[in-house]
Amino acid sequence: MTLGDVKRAFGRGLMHARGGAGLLSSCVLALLAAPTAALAGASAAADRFAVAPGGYTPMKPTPGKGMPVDGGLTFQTQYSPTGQEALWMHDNIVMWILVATSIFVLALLVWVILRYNHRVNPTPSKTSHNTLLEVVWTGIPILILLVVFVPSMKLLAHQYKKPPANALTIKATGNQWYWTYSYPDNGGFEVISNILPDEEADKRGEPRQLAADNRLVVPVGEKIRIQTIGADVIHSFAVPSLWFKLDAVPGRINEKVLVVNEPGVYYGQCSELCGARHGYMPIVVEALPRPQYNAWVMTHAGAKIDGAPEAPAPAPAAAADAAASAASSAPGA
Ligand SMILES: [Cu+2]
Repeated sequence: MTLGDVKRAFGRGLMHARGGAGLLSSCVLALLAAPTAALAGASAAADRFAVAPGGYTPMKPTPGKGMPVDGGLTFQTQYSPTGQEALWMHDNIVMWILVATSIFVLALLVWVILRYNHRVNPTPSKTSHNTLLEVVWTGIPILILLVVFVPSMKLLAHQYKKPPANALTIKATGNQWYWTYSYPDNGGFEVISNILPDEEADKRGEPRQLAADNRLVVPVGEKIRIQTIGADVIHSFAVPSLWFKLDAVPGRINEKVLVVNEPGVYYGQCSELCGARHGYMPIVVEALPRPQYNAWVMTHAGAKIDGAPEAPAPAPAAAADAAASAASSAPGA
């Protein structure tokens, strides 16, 4: 049993105890629960079923985080592993090669214009073919492309890696002109997400035309299987600060892993021209620690914590406990 097991067990003890029992009983529960968890070897899995005692309150966005900023020039700060990898490649490899190549070509053009124009150079040379020069101007671009190719292919492979079998699945459906998010692993409830009017967004301290009434809430730090589909025409599910863009095509399910590194609110938009109100179907991803995410899940009718078939044996009991305690405290649950 590790220190982590004890801490987790203690956390569970507190969870059980919040119906009104005191600290003493939570300590007793923690002591009882710790060896059980260690025996089962399922503490990490059990974390997946913890429910935050405080219930769910929508997270306030951090100004400038997960959203565009005034006068912003380059990409938004990235909050997913593939986003960080991609931004690193852009900032450290591609951008330098691009700038150097542009300056080099511009310098060559300026040199040709100044040195070999009709006035300065009235009798042009008739030289053709220079083997060394031709080998160099073929070889160097090939080397440059190889330098870009290797990290680029790695990044592509990382972006389309399959999610683990027990990853949480969330399905995003693009509709003219709003998003619906369904949670098959959490009892199958569906969230309808519409744009907030400007005044309402302002009141809530959210960016104008990017805020939505209901968010796509996800657990932080986990591989999540995001599936997209279009209900009518092609839409595209895109969140720039998470480096996530996946088309939502009618009659076809697309799938990609989403990992959000830290809790926060991240804004995106439909990114496929889909009709008159294409510009008014924003996407808001709210990433919460597992216990808070579970608390959010339990605010929906018919919700369950995690229906993944790979869930370990002790899990359903923990889920039932959590559900019962959430139901007893969450108003309207
Ligand atoms: Cu759309």
